[in-house]
Amino acid sequence: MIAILGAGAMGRLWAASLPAHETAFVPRPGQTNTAPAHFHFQEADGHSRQVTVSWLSAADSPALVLITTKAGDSTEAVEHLADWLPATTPIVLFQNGLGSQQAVAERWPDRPVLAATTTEGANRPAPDQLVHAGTGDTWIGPLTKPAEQNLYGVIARLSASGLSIHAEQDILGRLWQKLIINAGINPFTALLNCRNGDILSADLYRAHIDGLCQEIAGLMDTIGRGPADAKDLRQSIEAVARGTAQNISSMRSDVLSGKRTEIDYINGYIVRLGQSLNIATPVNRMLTEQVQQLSSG
Ligand code: KPL
Repeated sequence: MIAILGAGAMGRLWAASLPAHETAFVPRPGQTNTAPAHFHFQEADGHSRQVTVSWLSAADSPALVLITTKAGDSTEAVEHLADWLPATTPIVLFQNGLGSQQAVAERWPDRPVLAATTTEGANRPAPDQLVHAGTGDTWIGPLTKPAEQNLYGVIARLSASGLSIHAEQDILGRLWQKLIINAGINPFTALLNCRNGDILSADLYRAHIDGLCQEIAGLMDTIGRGPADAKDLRQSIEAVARGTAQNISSMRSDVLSGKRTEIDYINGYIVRLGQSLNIATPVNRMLTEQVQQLSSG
């Protein structure tokens, strides 16, 4: 049994893709309605089917736990599990950005904690609908020492989903690559209220993208993740913005639906890292503050 904490688009994608009856959602503390969750799943090839997922009960002992909450909720989610989950059960974190994964790994260094990053595209046009909008790849790697021996077992189990999964020893490196892309696209789409491709011709983007890339490259060099070249970073950001030109980014989608964004774990993470190293990150700070105002206002 694979337990999934976070029944949003990503949690549902794993639940729908893994063999039927192999998964269960973990109820939130205080959740009273534990009637099975039913939703309509539109697969990437256009086929549709109904999916039913039950909720984990106290008698279940999961072999693996996937945390598919938002970045800001993951520590609390693991805290909720840590009271009853055997210390040897692997926990895989699927959060965007950086900062939340390290917080969990530092808090539970003796548990097998892994992180994942994915390019699978899934969205929920309605609460009872899940669309697998585009197939992608998922990389998983260990964050804590005990997770090192679990990596291949976790990958074998999740491969039953039919999704494309790879082992990545340097998972933080891969999370950094994704962070660069999200830092360079997401806040602009949220502030400009536009699709990913439309940022490229916008004055706000053109005025700040080089400064943003210089700040990130400087930090990467300082922490030993370089050498990073600001021009290369800009090129990778723009390749993804063109490749996903019609997408509504996750951050814009959060703002449009009144949800808390993950800005604190994307550009906000860069600002905090800069502060801890005494490196100024004015562009990332400005974007973080402006998006924070947008989603709280
Ligand atoms: O990951 C994304 C997101 O929206 O969070 C990108 C790559 C920007 C695609 O929309």
